[in-house]
Amino acid sequence: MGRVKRLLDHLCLFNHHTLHTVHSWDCSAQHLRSADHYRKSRMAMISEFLGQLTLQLGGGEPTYPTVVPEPNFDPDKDAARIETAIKTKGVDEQTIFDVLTKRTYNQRREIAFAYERRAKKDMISALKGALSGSLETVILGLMKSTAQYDASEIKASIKGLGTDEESLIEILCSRSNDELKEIKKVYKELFKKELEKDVAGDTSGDFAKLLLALVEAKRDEPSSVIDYQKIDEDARALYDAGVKRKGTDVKCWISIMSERSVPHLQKVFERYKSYSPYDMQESISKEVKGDLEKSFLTLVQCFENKQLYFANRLQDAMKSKGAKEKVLTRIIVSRCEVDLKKIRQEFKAHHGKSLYQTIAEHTKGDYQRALLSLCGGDD
Ligand SMILES: [Ca+2]
Repeated sequence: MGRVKRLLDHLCLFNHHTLHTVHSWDCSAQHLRSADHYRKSRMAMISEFLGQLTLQLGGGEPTYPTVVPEPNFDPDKDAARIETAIKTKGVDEQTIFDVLTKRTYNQRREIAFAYERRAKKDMISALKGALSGSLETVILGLMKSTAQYDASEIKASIKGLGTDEESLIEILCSRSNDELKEIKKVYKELFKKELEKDVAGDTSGDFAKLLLALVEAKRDEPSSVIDYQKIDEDARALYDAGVKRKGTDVKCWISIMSERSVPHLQKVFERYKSYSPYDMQESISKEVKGDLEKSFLTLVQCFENKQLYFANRLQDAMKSKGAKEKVLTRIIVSRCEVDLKKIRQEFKAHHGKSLYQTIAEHTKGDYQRALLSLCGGDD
């Protein structure tokens, strides 16, 4: 899937004949703007169209982005603004994040091409030199595709001595099958190593087995046919393997939770309650501990409501003075073109205050302003 998208990206950038072809397909797309507007913003529309194409071909979940294509996109103009901002004495950070937080990844990449053409140097290196601290982390994160960013976060969480299990769990237990497949491919391209090998090298026991089963990405695609018998069998198997017996048959839990489709599992957990006195999350906490418990809980929370899971992670990252910047940055950067808008809704609904206001209270400076821009508005 990623390969198709990249191929189309290339065509989109370098082949104007193809642009017209894609244009004519896109005329039937739902979000078509006026023809006049379209001509001005053709590249932006192509990016948006490619996003929709990814979803359609990937059979993936709908998206709720806060960062959408800038309709009057002019990569040369943006590149010029960034070049001036970098050259300004003391660096004009505001202009840099004003531009980059209001463009999609595809647009940022076009800006980087345009920048390289005019400044004769790499924009990412120039940004690294010009920015620092938390703002630099956000901006460099935005210069990666979502899969590249996830792959880099995984790499960062396992490199060196010790492992950042919390980050590893967040990423591997929350990403969809399609996302995981793309992450695996990108991981190999970036680091010349198999993701499976690196994960296996840094984790152990049942925790490793669960993560490796997820990385295999062999979850069923959602089916239009509801298999009530299978739902009942799986619910019963989860109960028999856990609460009903002494000890836990973790292998059984892993296979059901890593191979079944999400809609199927949602029904399994409902059915589960007719066998077990405890719901699935309570059962997990009774049966297993440590990283394995955290992983299973993350999985079940994401199956039930992924955006609520992220809203809760954000709340947790900002519950005391200051913020766990690593978690905050990662969720905002990795979800802004995926489902941050829906995460915002869940945040407001469950935590009383808007995500925007919460970020405003727990962060400061340019970092704060960049995050608020990505957040895309108050609720
Ligand atoms: Ca048990």
